[in-house]
Amino acid sequence: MNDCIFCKIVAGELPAKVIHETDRVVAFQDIDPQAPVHVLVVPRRHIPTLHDMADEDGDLVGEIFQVARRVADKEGISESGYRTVFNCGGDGGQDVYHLHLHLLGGRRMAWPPG
Ligand code: DGP
Repeated sequence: MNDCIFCKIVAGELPAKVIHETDRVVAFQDIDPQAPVHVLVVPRRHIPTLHDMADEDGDLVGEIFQVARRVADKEGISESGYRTVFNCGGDGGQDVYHLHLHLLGGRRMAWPPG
């Protein structure tokens, strides 16, 4: 997608602090962190939302979570705990329409979310 910020980050056309990457997934720091650790885990392939994933993409979702676990280890929040969030669509609070998992940690999270 030509106008997608996260496609540009994946392609190296926009700067981002990359924490971890695999053949299919990239994890980088959020530009506007909402916690001491705030990393976005995205597929390299452009998929707009969670709801646009195909049935065959189940293993890709699994890989996104596996990368989130690795990042949690690297960032030192595995023991203290963390939150993972996929915002989906307008009411879900999604602003960037390239699928991404938020990994948040380093502070106590509130519930319910705002
Ligand atoms: P969401 O609201 O779920 O679509 O979250 C989008 C996140 O993307 C938000 O936390 C801020 C982050 N973000 C937006 N633009 C950029 C960017 O250019 N670089 C990085 N690293 N993060 C971005």
